[in-house]
Amino acid sequence: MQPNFEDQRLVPILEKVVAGTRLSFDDGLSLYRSQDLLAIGYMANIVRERLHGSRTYFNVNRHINPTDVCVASCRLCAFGKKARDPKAYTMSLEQVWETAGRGYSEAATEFHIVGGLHPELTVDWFCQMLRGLKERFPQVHLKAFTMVEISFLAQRAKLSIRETLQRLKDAGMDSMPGGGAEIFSERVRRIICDHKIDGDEWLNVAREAHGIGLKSNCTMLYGHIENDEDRVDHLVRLRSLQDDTNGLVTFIPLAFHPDNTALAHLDKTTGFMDLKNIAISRLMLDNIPHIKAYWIMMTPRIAQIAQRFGANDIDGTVVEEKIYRDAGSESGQSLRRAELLRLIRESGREPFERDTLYRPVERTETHFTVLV
Ligand code: V47
Repeated sequence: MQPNFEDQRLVPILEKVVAGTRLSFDDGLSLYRSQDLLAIGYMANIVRERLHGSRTYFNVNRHINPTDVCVASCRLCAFGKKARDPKAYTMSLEQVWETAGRGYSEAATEFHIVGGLHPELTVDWFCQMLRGLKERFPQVHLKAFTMVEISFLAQRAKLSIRETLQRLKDAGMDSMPGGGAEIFSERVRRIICDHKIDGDEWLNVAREAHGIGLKSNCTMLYGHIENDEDRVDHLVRLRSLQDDTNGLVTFIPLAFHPDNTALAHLDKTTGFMDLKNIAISRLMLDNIPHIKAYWIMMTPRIAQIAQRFGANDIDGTVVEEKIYRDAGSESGQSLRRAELLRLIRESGREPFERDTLYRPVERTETHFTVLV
């Protein structure tokens, strides 16, 4: 059946989508330049259902941010603080371990651990942190450190990226989250995060991580000063990395939240833009298995609709979230498992509890088993 697209310029892209042909840079631009969201979503849903049927994945996880002290001063960020700031915090190792156990009675399968670039915390400190978590929570997957944190730790310790990753992996790091990628365009990075590693270095650290057998996620921050070309360039660069390494598991488009940042004068993203980014990423990233609609970032309402626009994951219970809260998000910080199930079921999708690497999880309230 030939759907009646309002924007007829998208019909050649539909033909490629149906045939499973890779979309070009120019196709990406045409998608961003079209306002026919229903057509874009329709195509993304074809790919999503081809890959995952009716399943929507979620997990029971907990975020831990050991410190918000950060030597960088990225304009995009409301979370990082200077060490002298009276509101800044840095947990002791005991506090990290204690925080990990706090929250719901439902056993978490994943700790998502990221923080600021602290001038004094060393690779050894983080190795101790990971070992302590593994001792106390041996079953829990540790998804820890962005590419930016790894590069910073390596530089301070005068170790290679590979050696730094290897030490952390040996201490218990199981995989890596996708943060810090922002947008790879140098022109934009100079304005929104000029203290951060550049796009090539982000990709290089990810490549090294995949090279020693670590899987990772990836992200793109949109809705600030980037343009259509910057977004397509970002997606295409992630797609080429994946062609080489196959180490990327999930892509998470992240909507910029301007409150309390140095870019507070910018408008917030709209639901239209959020759904468009979900759908276009599903269409462009033909080699990355999962697209996550992170409910904290896009609200549970939009994350639910996104399950019909290309997303096949909604993230997890989270429990305590600071990065988006500090930037003005009103999504709240936690959802119970039952609430996630309801959101997913109501969108006509079948909830599927996963671990970090998308293996099925069976559970009671307090115990879980990862089925392999
Ligand atoms: O790296 C920071 C972004 C990221 C703001 O891998 C901001 O499963 C919007 O990466 N407005 C952290 N975004 C979040 C992240 C993430 C979240 C959920 C799951 C996974 C995963 C990864 O948030 C940062 C940065 O890119 N960020 N400040 C802001 N004001």
